[in-house]
Amino acid sequence: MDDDVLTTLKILIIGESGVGKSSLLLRFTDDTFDPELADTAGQERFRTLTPSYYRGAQGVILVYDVTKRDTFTKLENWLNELETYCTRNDLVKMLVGNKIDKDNREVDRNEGLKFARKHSMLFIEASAKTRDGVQCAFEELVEKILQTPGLWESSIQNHSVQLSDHEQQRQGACGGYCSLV
Ligand SMILES: Nc1nc2c(ncn2[C@@H]2O[C@H](COP(=O)(O)OP(=O)(O)O)[C@@H](O)[C@H]2O)c(=O)[nH]1
Ligand SMILES: [Mg+2]
Repeated sequence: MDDDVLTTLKILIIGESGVGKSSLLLRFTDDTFDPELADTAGQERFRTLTPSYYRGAQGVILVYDVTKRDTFTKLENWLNELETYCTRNDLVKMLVGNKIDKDNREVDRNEGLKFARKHSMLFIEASAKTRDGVQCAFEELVEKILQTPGLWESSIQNHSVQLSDHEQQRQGACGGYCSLV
């Protein structure tokens, strides 16, 4: 393995089908967007995949579509599932309200913010289409995980490398949303 690799984190992206999970990931990793992206057609619902999918995750990105209220309402179900299958209770959660480029909004920013506060999550609104908030969502989640040493120290020991102090203490560079402990 590359000597530069300090640690590997497992981050989940969950939420209802069609909210833009694949699109957010594609935007972050490849900086591309496909308006015709073939959907996973509810693959999320094959419950037999669930336990291994959740195991050992240090972070989770919980996505809803700001133009579809039912995807916001169903966040409670996803949180319940997270609690059932997650092997750690200190995992870092980021709530993402996606598709803010669209004008048929059904969930306003304050509702998202309130839900995030209630469940101790980070929060950001985003658009995989326009890039808004996407990099921030991933970077702030990782930053928060690194600030919670218990979350990654076991995997870092495997590589016998320490992250420098300044990396752990670096403040988030993204503004405009709430950071919650
Ligand atoms: N306008 C707009 N469309 C989006 C956005 N994110 C995803 N989409 C579209 O929504 C559909 C579902 O996205 P997808 O990433 O497959 O959702 P997933 O099922 O959660 O993985 C696709 O047609 C995407 O092109 C966004 O931010 N804005
Ligand atoms: Mg998908």
